[in-house]
Amino acid sequence: MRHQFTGLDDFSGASKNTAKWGDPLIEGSGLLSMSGDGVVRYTSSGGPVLDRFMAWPWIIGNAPFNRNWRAQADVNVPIIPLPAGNSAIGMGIAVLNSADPEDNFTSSLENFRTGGNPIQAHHFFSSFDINGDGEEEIFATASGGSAAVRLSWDAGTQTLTASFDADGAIGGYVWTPFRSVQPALPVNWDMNGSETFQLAIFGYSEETDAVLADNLFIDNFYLMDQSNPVLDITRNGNQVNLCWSRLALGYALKSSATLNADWSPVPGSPTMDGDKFMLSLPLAAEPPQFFRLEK
Ligand SMILES: [Ca+2]
Ligand SMILES: [Ca+2]
Ligand SMILES: [Ca+2]
Repeated sequence: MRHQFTGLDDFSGASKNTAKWGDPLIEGSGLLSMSGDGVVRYTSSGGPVLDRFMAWPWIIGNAPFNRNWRAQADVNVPIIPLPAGNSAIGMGIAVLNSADPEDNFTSSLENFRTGGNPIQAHHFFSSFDINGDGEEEIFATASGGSAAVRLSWDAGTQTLTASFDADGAIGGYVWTPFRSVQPALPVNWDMNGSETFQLAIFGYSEETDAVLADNLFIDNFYLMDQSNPVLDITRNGNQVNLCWSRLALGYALKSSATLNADWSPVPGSPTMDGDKFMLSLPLAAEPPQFFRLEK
């Protein structure tokens, strides 16, 4: 059986799904929490301190070294008043060497303020740690406080890449890579083909705090591999039910009366059933209909 590691979480439950997310990694009063309204929020308390942080590790399974995969999430980091000096808040996703969590790589959206500069701004931020030592931090300009971030692994070139979509789900996901690293190199994480990657979501604050009303959140985490989605078609009385994985981001359900004609979008909105989309259609007598998922 194939090693199971893919999945998604839209955080629609009342609290953390402990089948998907493990014991948190914590620094100080950093806290990720759910209030039953569909997102995971970051808060911290106690006044300005250099670093506060919480991460939830994805425990469905570790991502393999020998297959392509990608993880993404929507992030919301509003402008909240930051104190003068170097201060920041952010949300993102991380990948860790599962043999050594001090080897990690991130893609996040941050609101920051530097020195006495009264101007706050957003940027995308990628850190790369080797044995707990941070390498150069890389930034990319962000247009606002609502975006999506991604980490992807190309097993062929053994490259991890951090990307962003500056307007998130709006207009579909279109990714801009802004940093790539090669964890297999001995000078980096010295990983080999039998080792695996651990994914995580996280929030953090530096020299500032965030409260729930600040609405710093992460949502719609997906961990996908490169396999093609499967369309299941079952008959239910005089209906047909079409089901496919919600991990098939960017795919649309199309139909045609013949296999070599133009395929047109199937009208109607699928409902969500756990990790699946489902669309029920009336069973038509004629003409026959073919269905497929198309990207
Ligand atoms: Ca949600
Ligand atoms: Ca290491
Ligand atoms: Ca977009």
